[in-house]
Amino acid sequence: MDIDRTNVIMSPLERRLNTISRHLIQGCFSDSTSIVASPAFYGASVFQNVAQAPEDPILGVTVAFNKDPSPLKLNLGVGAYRTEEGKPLVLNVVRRAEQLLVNDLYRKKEYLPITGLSDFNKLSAKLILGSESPAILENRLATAQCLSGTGSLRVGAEFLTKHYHQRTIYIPVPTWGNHPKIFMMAGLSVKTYRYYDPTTHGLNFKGLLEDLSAAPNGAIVLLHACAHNPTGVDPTQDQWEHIRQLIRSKNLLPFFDSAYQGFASGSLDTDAQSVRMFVADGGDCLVAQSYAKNMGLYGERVGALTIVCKTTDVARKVESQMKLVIRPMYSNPPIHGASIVTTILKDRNMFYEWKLELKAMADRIISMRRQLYDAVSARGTPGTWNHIIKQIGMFTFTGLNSKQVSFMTSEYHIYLTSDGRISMAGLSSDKVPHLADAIHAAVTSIA
Ligand code: PGU
Repeated sequence: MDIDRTNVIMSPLERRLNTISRHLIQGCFSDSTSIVASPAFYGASVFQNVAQAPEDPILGVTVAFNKDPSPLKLNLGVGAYRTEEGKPLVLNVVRRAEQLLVNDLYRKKEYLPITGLSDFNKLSAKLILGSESPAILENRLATAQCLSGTGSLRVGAEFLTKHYHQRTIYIPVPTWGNHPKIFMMAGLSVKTYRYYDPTTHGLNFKGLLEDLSAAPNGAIVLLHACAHNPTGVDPTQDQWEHIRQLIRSKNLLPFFDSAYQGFASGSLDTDAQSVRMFVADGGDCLVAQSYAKNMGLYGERVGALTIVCKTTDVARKVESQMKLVIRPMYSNPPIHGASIVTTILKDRNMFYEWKLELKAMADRIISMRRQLYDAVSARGTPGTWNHIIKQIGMFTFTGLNSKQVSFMTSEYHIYLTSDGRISMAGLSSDKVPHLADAIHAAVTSIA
């Protein structure tokens, strides 16, 4: 065993480390094995200059939460549904589907095709576009099973970078923090359009129309299909119609992100209206779907990308190119999550059971909004708070600033993203007073 650096002058610390490593190595090779450390063993790592990256602004909140030993702690950061008992929920219908899959001894674990399970793709397109959708009836769409919403957005973005003449995508301000990164990494150039008005806690419709009017012809526009994240503010039907007309008149390309179908209103069809309105006019569009929230399949990573085209012929070519995008990224998607979704969507009873469970989740969130609003009002917290009830979907965009958020975390062990977004799905009745106390204290003690 020879790991001494005989010809090198070592500092006391280095000497100590050297002795420790010698003991460790001798411990590992306590037989007669002798190793000679190569010079590379002592040199600096080739990754020496890699900088420490910050935690993700959303997922990092959970990392900090997990480290907090306080029994009072409450995680309202990540958009993940919790029960009234504060526990993660696996839907009954999902358990039932999994049981069926496990009991089916004919099921295999072979590779899926590059675009995934074909039944899953058909059922997913039907779910978002509606069974009577002209795009489905005319067979002018291409769908690929992808890795949840994020993967679907990324595959769509990579496809656009390769095959679309305009490389600029407009995203709303604010938006889900991962959007700009997904699009930039795929090679698109990211610009923004106004969306939220902090003074009204509502939509800046005028700003939105002005910015999209000024966008160059053909630019891609990212639209949240429903339950806009982080604001919980969606356009009305009339406003959507205005947006549609503007987008079509300028030949902008709509790219929908549908991560919350069923979570905004409790109805899958109502929450798909914006997408269906665009598809009904016969124009092109992209839709990224996620089953993370509405089926509670977060970690299964199951979603779909659908590209709606104007003709069948174009759709088939688009599909062939989608495969070329996917193959070098991850070859083909995983089988389990998509099989659960397919089992549920193709069985009338299970589909019905899912809708009931989904509605129950949406209703619990709505009731949390009412309870939090009542609790904040009862404390006479300065400011207007009716946006807690008016906003929809998983999140309330409270208007609390980053200092107030830090205060709530350090003093009350309540974790939320620094932009003041609260995941209402993480709240339960027994925690409402604690949260309302924290909001009241933050607002009254920090400007
Ligand atoms: N699109 C939007 C608008 C989202 O809010 C999310 C998830 C996704 C796509 C991606 O979801 P998938 O899990 O890939 O299907 N946003 C949540 C979850 C945490 C995160 O940031 O990924 C959130 O808390 O904002």
